[in-house]
Amino acid sequence: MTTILPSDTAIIAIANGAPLNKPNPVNALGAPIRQYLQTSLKKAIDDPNIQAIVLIGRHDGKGVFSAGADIKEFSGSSGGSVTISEAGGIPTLNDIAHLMERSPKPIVAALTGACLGGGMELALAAQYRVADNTLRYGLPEVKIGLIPGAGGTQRLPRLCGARHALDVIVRGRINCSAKEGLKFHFLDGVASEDETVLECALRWAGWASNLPSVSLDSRRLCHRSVPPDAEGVDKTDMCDFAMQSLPSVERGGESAHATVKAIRASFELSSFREGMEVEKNLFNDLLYHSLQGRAYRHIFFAERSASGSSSIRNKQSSQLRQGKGTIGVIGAGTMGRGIAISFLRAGFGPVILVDVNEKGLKDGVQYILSTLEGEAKKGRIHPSKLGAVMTSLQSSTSLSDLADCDIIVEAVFENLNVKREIFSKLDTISKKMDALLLSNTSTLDVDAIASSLSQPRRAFCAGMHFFSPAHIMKLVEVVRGKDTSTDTLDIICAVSKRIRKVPVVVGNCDGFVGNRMLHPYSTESTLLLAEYGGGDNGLGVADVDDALSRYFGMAAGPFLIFDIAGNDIGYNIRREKGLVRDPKTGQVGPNRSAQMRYTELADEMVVKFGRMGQKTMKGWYNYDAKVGKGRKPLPSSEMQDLINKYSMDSPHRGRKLGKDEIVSRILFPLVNEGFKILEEGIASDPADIDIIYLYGYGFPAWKGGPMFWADNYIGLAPILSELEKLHQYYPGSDYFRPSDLLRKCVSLGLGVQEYYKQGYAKASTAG
Ligand code: 3H9
Repeated sequence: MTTILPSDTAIIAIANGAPLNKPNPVNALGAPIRQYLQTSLKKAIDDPNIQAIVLIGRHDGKGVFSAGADIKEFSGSSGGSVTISEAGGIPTLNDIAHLMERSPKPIVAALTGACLGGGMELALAAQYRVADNTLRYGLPEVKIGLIPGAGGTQRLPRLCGARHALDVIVRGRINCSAKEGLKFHFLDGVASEDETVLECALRWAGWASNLPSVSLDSRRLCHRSVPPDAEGVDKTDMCDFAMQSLPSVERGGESAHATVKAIRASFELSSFREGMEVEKNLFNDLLYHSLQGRAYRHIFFAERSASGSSSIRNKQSSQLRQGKGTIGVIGAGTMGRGIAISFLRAGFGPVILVDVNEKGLKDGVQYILSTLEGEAKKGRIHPSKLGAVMTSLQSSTSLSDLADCDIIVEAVFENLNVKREIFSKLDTISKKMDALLLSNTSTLDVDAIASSLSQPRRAFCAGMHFFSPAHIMKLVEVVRGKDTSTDTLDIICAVSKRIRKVPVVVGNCDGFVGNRMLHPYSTESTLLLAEYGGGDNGLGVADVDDALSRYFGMAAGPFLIFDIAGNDIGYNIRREKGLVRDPKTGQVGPNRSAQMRYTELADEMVVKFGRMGQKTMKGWYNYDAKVGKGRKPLPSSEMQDLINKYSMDSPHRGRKLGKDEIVSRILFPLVNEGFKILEEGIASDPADIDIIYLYGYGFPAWKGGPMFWADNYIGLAPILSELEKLHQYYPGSDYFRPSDLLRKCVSLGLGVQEYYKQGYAKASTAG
């Protein structure tokens, strides 16, 4: 059906303002679009033949309305661009919103898809809003360290009440549906099943243009005041309550606190103009002065660039991208279960779980099914789809049942020979020559695993390193082997996104990026105890954890993490590396030199005392089944005795370290390892490392990841000088030896992000 467009209604499509040579799939409201909107609106308002205006994302009513301001314009160390500071003749979003609100002709916003941030603020400035059921509206500015800055904090409470405004703005929601929009009066109408959103908007425009002008005035939100709460709760109390639930300003809550202040201004101040002034000041303060905000915005783009976007569109990849394909998962242990859940939840199927151990397989299937049921109860799987998702799970004790799989992920325990044997069997079993054969190894050599495949298959082999629990953690390290093809990497990234993970492509080395950087972090944490612990007042396990978690902001301190992961894992890795003392012969491992700085504290607690961690109810801490469901860390006198023993000969024994000292001793070598990883090309961008640490290791988002933190919170020169001092004092810890890349950045006076942005990294590889 073709829509007959009335000649007295101007239809302005946001997408038409985008320059043709710059793809803008989300209609981000950059300078050219703002200029276009201002010109088009003025023209329509001045045209005597035009009675009403429809503002829509695209003329055909498809795609998104707008994802808001162009976040790229907010970059740069000083904050925003001229367009935000209202200079240079380019209209700001506020200019456009005011123009729309003051329009003498009714404007109907026709909303589809994403209507976020500044996009939603333009919709609020229109006199009417209609949508179709694809609408997802929200004001997510807080998540990029800002607040809505084009009237959102003042108009939304006036239209929908303080309760909905707090919910949408403080939580930074992006998923409010058309149904919710009608409920809270954000929307005036929703297109019926037999009309398009444009037809619906034209219907409203026709009707509104025939109303007397006084009705138009009542539609201008700047003339309204915030209505009383429908449930009778005092608005100030509501704001106080919202404030209490936020992280503190120092710990990432700067923008969230500002959102509540701005919403408060919408009902506490006597005029809209005064409220807008508060919003403007808070917004500008965050944009120009908040390091937290810059960190959040860094992450927004880092996440998207790490995930890559591929141009490959062969049949297999297209199907996998759409969530279609047969998946094999080898190993029904913790990792295999989580991986299978991730694929099932995203609609892939059949998903075949294979394990030679029948009991383990049965337990695995049971666990997966009950987790899926739990997810459906929490609304993460639509109840109507649960049955199909569950029946997509198959199980087998034979690898030969994986013959027709498109993707096979091996997730058995970390033993190279076992993995090689599995891959060599897959080589003959797998019937599809382009099936992706992936290993979930966290440390082993992906090339050594791939070498058990015939040559053509190696192009389809890579690491796909999930983090535990695999159905919850968002990170996937996609490990590039020497023969892995670019197409394979691209498909893995696309599939990872499909199963709602954040993929980061990394090179092949011991521990890849995340676990390799964790080595100095965990080693130095333990060495600190053996050096500064002991006596009545020495450094304790909880002191280190507290400095890294509560003070610095990591999701948990290192010792609690060791206890959760299992201390035997670290012990086994050290044993494989030939570092531990043989418990039977008492011989020190062959790879531990006399010069190496090493403590046997973490070895003895496992071998002699069985302190594996939470699974044995004792590790660095004690655990009691009756306290905090057996997960609350409690002090252990046995561990204290061990620390006393190992710190006996240390000249620093019994000294408490300050929190900053603890943080720098443990995190500077981690950052240094990040530099070495970049130097070796294991990671191709410092932002990739930041994403890995954020999503895999609980680094605080408001510090932007370790490399952003080093560049912006500390500065590279002080890090280099501290590492030099430490390396001189502790030559037996190679991780203190400053990387060449760190030295180069400091000598150029550049941060590492800047070094990469300015192309020095490429130049040095080329040279
Ligand atoms: C704001 O509005 C401030 C105002 O209050 C006041 C101003 C005065 N800008 O995520 P995707 C890019 S602040 C620039 O992969 P999806 C993104 O980088 C803004 N670029 O797709 C990617 O580029 P590439 C408040 C943006 O379907 C491409 O679009 N709004 C923007 O998974 C596709 O993105 C927000 O915070 C942007 N605003 O998700 C919304 N948005 O292909 C942020 C996206 O080169 N956006 N890009 O990598 C989102 O939440 C998601 O992108 C969205 C689509 C849900 C829209």
